[in-house]
Amino acid sequence: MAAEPGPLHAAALQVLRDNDLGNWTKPAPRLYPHQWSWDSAFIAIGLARIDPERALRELEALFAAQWADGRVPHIVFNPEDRDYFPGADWWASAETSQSAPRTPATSGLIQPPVHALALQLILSVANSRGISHVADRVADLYPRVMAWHRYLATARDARGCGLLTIYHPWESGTDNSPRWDAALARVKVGNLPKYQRHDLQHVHDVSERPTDAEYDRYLWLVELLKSAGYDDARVQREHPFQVQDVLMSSIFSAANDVLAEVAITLARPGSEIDELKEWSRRSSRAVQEAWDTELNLALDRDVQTGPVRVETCAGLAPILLPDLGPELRSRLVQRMFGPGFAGADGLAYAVVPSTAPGSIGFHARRYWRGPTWPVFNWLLCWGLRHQGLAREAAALRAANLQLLERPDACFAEYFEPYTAEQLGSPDQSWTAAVALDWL
Ligand code: 9WN
Repeated sequence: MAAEPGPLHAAALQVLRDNDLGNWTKPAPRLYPHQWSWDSAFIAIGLARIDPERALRELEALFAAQWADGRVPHIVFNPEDRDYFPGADWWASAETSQSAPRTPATSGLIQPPVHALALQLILSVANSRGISHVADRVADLYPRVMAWHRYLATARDARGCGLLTIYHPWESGTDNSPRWDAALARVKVGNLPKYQRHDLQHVHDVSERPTDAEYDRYLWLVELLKSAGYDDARVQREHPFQVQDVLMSSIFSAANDVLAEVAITLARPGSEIDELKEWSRRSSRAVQEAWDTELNLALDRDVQTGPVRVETCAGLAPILLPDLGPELRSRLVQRMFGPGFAGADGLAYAVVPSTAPGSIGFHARRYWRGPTWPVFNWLLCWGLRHQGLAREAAALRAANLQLLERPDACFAEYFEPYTAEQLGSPDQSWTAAVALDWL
């Protein structure tokens, strides 16, 4: 007999219910009032077994805002809420690009493509429970997900090298990571319109968020992308921030493999399945080539200056690759659970922090510079499980659940790694969603 869901399950579900706006879910009650791309994918994963129809609606709402060129915007704006900066006006997507939808308003950036993982889970739940109307809607959504992958494989990898290029730290999803410090430092901020941040009003301690100097650069990069009409070819000619992102590319490799399985289940043409498998292999190969034997991590590559030598959780992303060899697999496990990450001295729980303690750019409380993100740990668990490393996946899951079970954890956005203090926003949807999946 299956165990009854316990109080953590009920509390996690309540967070998602409270943040639910009908067809999509806010990432957090106040700090993030719009729909975010990869948050929605994780939310759909958390809901898939509980309510597959609602989980699918989350993805459908997001893909309804897909651009004509296939990109899925990182934010879809809620017209009823103005309490986020930069808002729809700053992005001016529809005014700037013919590819952007007239409505709803969206940003012009992307985020990592975890959506296929959610789509596959929903389809398998729908098929195993005989919910044919959901399976039919998955088939209807599939071409849009395929178009999204095609955009990434072509526009973001114009030379077909396997590594996807990002134009802004926000595209990585690990916004303030030391991964971006050097590239960001080179950005010369021009004549930036005056602006007021809203994020600082919604956290207890402003030092947990990026600095004003970083925000100036974030916003200036958006100005530059707008002046290039959000056009990939133009951006790649002139944009000062272009980095080949190993996390994005590893997720892409895994997502193509998973989408190929969805395509097989949906009896899609063989040529399409071959294409997905080729994109998966290409990215996998390139990420494995980005492995650095000194740091024992995969390194991003700045298009101007080469490998970015920092030690962050993104370097562990090859664990997601479908065709990883045994040697790299065992190095990754050692690195993940070793003294640089989950095995670091003094951690409150043996979970993977966002930056290796003591390494360049580490800070225990600052955004993506040291704290632990349960959602990122979920991704690593997914990878470990798919590598057949059930024991390691179970250990990481258990440590994360212990952290989330603390009475004051409140499904926080991120946690101080030594004290387990909750940081950022409480009641963060994707933290609740991964708890639901783990449970
Ligand atoms: C900018 C919503 C998003 C996440 C990102 C996270 C943070 C936004 C912000 O919040 O980014 O996109 O305002 O800081 O870094 O991964 O999707 O939860």
